[in-house]
Amino acid sequence: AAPIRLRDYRRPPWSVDTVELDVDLGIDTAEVTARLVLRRDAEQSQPLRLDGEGLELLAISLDGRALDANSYRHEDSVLEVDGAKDGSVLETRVRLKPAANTALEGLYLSGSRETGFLLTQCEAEGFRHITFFPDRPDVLARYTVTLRADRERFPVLLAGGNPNGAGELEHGRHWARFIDPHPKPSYLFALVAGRLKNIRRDYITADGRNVALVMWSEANVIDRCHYALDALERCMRWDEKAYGRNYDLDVFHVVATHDFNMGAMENKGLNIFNAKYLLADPDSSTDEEYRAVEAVVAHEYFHNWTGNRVTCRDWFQLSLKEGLTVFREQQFSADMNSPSLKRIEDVSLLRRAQFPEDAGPLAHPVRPAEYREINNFYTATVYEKGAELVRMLAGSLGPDGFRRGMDLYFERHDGQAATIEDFLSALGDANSVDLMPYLSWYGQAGTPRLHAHGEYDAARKEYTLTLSQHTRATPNQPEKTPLPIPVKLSLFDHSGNVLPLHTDGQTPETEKVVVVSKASQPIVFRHIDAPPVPSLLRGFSAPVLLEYGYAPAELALLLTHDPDGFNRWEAGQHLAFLAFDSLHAPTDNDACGAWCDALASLFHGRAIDDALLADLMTPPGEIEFADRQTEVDPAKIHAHRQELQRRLAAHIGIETLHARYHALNVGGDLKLDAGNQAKRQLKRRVLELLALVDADGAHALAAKQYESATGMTDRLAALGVLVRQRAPQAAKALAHFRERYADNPLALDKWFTVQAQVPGDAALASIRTLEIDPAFTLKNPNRARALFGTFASGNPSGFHRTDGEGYRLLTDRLAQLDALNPQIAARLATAFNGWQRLESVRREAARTALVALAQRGGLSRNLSEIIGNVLQ
Ligand code: B3K
Ligand code: ZN
Repeated sequence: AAPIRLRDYRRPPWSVDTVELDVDLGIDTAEVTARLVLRRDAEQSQPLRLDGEGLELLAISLDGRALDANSYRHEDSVLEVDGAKDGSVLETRVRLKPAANTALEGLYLSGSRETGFLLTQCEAEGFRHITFFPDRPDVLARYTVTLRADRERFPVLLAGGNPNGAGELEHGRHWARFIDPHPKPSYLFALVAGRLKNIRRDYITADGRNVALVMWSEANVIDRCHYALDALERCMRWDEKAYGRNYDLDVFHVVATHDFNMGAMENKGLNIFNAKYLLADPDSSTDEEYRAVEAVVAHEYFHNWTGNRVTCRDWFQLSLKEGLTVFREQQFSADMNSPSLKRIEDVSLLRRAQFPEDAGPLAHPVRPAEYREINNFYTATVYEKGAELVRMLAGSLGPDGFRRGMDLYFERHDGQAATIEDFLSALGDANSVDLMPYLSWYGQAGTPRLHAHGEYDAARKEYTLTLSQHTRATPNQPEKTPLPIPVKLSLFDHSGNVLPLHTDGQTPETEKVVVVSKASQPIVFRHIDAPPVPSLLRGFSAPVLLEYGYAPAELALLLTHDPDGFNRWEAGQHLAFLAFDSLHAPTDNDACGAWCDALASLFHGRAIDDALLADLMTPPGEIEFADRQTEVDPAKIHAHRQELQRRLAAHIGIETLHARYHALNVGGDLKLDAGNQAKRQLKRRVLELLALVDADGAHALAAKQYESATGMTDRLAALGVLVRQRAPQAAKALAHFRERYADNPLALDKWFTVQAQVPGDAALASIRTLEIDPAFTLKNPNRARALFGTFASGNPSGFHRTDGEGYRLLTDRLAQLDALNPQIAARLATAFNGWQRLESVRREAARTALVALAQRGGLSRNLSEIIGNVLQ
């Protein structure tokens, strides 16, 4: 099939004003009756065509008259109906098979036939698996939904919107009705039915609405929903303050499921969450997972305005809601926790997940120009790079200007399906500036390289910094144009003092933003007494790759003296790259020595936050090192990265590490405050470093930590060290963990994950054993990701074997998985991104495996699009 293109967008010829859905629910079959009031676009004349997939059509009528077989055609995934007029009412009745739905899109069963519950997932195009409908986001309709089901099997019946009656029916059945007063696109429709428990809380919005906040889950985990409920209340308050946005229904339901293709879903009034991002308790969740729950709860809640009230005109505009909502979520998390730690986390995610995407065959713009399968475009580029673009816009307007712009955006587009242009216009108009130059960021793929070069003129006491940009070609985009790149910068002298910046006709500041919008731009700083050290791209002011020929000592200076935690980390990461390079090509400038010295003195100095110190002492990940090379040998990268850390550990010294470990290992009741989380994070880092210089000692400590841990953070950290290092104590701890969490699928996922992380050739045997474990199943996305996602995307030295067995194993499983759940198969297949830059032996092995998979035939649109793009 031909791709769908942005430039082909046309307004919908037919829309729907109101929808009445009657759903008769059962595990094996469900019947859906839909009554649509149609509206015809006066300027278009196409016949009525509705989307529908996998639906068995039982009855159809138009304006009250049953249609005979000549007046409609039902082919492939389209229903074409003759004779419809503006205002016509179309009624269809269809049959679905929830229990047979393994793709987890549309209406499906979570859990077992006996005890599980029914739920829906409609974004992006799942509603067409439920009823015939113009399933596109620019068709906004009012929904009335009536659910009917057996009361004993489905005591709880939920749909989006406000409750509007419920009652008994004959034969032990019951019904419940929901009306959503806000017009919404079909992708935000949801229903849930089954045996669920809840916890609830009353909430009064800033504008005075009483709202019932209700979290739902299966009975055995409802006690683990309290943290999420607290987080929900926090983010609702935050959105009222930060953006003046209030919640707009009488109820807000949130439901947890163990069977979900992604993190969570923002259905209007009825969010549905992967249990991984809703349940939290100290015994089974790590500190990181607590933060993730808070962030995802906020993300889905924030969608109520950025996504639901203002939605997307078409799926090309996906980043309009996703990039913006990720940005809002990042702001919220920064406010709740530490801004610099949050920025470090976000930037390292961008570099791990988005930069490689932008640098390989899957590169696409934040607003793609075409796609075959939209579910393949819920990517790090659309989400994380999209958030960086919003951050740049917000930065250029300042906090008050951005708020004014957002207010105007909501005012103009509430109740509409909008575009990226609408967003830029609203932000710009509210501030009388033209932000349209930023549109090119949305249309151009690839990470720009920002090259910086400094010249010092001692006679004139002038420092000239020349900033130039270049973006490499990406698939289908050979030519690139310069983009507006805001570069926030400061200058330091060689004692680490920040210098006042004198540029033309302005009062000196210590930090300045230069927007580089040409291919190359010089900027002159006056009254500079000696060659300065520039600190560039502060706060990561633009999503670019910075190229500046720092000397190790200059980076060490920034790492030690920059007052901003994020910039210190940046300097440390850059220095770690130099240190890594110096391992195989030792130079005079001992970068490794500089890195170790600077970190060791920060470690000894104790003037720095424990969590920041742990981040500083973590070099870039293996994927980031690979991203800078052309003949990638993942085994070598793993070995060199370990060697880098071993040198750091040796430099700090075994005694000192032991002492610090014990000082941090405070014991006692588990506390979740930031200080204690930071201690645990640093303790883990110290233990990992210790394991590189005193394996026996570290293993003994880890075994003890595993046994005495009062929470999952310490328990998993210890288990990770034992398993990844293949310590003699690992088997016992693994057996214990397995037993202890036999009934806790989220914790058991970690048991699979940690073993899939074993580096090097040992990983494969471990995967082969784990996949025949009775607890393993490809049918559960979390479990499949825990094992194969970790192996293929999170363990480069394990997956990229020279014999190609990793590739063969993965492609075999992808083919199996594709038959069950194409979205998950396609997602796992992105592990092959970057294969063209592997060294030749692995490259050939990867090519062979990929070609064999492509040639199997019968692959889903999801998987074939990814494999096709990866191979191009
Ligand atoms: N909007 C959903 C993602 C839907 C993915 C569809 N394949 C969750 C989120 O971004 O909040
Ligand atoms: Zn989202």
